[in-house]
Amino acid sequence: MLQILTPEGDLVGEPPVDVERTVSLYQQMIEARAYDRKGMALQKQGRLATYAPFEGQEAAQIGAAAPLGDDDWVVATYRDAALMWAQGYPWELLFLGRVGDERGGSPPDHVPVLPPSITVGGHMVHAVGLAWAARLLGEERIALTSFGDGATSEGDFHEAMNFAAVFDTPCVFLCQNNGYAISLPREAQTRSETIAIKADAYGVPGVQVDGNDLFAVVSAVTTARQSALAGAGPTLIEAVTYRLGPHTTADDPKRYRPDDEPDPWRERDPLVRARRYLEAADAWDEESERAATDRATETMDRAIELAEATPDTAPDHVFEGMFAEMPPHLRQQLGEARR
Ligand SMILES: Cc1ncc(C[n+]2csc(CCOP(=O)(O)OP(=O)(O)O)c2C)c(N)n1
Repeated sequence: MLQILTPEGDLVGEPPVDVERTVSLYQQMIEARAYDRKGMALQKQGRLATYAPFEGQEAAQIGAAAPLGDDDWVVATYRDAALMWAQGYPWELLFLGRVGDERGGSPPDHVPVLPPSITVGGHMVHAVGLAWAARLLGEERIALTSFGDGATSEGDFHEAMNFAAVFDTPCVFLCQNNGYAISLPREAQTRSETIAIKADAYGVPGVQVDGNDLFAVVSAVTTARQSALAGAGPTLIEAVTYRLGPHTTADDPKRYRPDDEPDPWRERDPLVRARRYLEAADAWDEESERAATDRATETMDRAIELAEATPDTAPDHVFEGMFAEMPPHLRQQLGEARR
């Protein structure tokens, strides 16, 4: 398993980015955690629908977005808000989607991010299609698709991996192995020794990285992206991490894992280790931490304000999202809804 930064914040390899860039990525992780905690709090206040937290997975997501070009596609899941935001999806739209407004699923035109997939695994094939199209058009862009360990048991994973490999599509498959698919532990998910080893069956590189190590993730995605752009096809990256919170706010992890199971993973917190590294490099201190946390809180307050100030959607809207031209059966249903 590739590791560059230990939980203690010590380097055991070559950092893929300089200190200045690390500060900026650490600030992004702080912002991501602020969003996540706000999401949990707002759901408990009844202001958001079900929320799927990603606490503990910030390095996997911010680290995966860091090496991407502005045009690279991100095709991700309900748990990937940080990854989507880091590629341009505004926080207020991510909140809006959670408020239950479909318009939260429509990013601004210039943002190359698909709406989050709730269907486990279904989006991987879309990513391969986008990557294939980019290749046919001769565009310098890749598609990065993110999914969980459970998603690798879906048929879509096989179809996406096989097609991507056979057609050398410029794709990066990022599995955030967070230990569970709802209540099902990773060990019961597959007999494969690792998720990364599944790449062998498709004839593509598979790498396992410490998913709580920002540098390891950045490094693996950088290499995979370069390889994809060079025409060498896809890479499967398994980022080993842990879901510190529940599957969603509708889940009670006490029913399937010991209360103290997350404790050792808190010691491996991706933010703590990046902070330790930056403090040792004299690039971060208590004051910078407070300032960044305050900024992040303000950003989230503003984002939810914007989402909640969005005027209610018209009933027409739910019929309009799927087709360029509304087919007759939907037009009929729209008429009934209006009546
Ligand atoms: C096709 C499909 N089957 C089942 C579900 C219900 N479901 C939602 S999340 C989830 C677990 C997914 O686990 P994993 O892929 O490991 O991702 P994680 O939630 O841990 O990020 C399941 C089974 C779904 N949304 N879609």
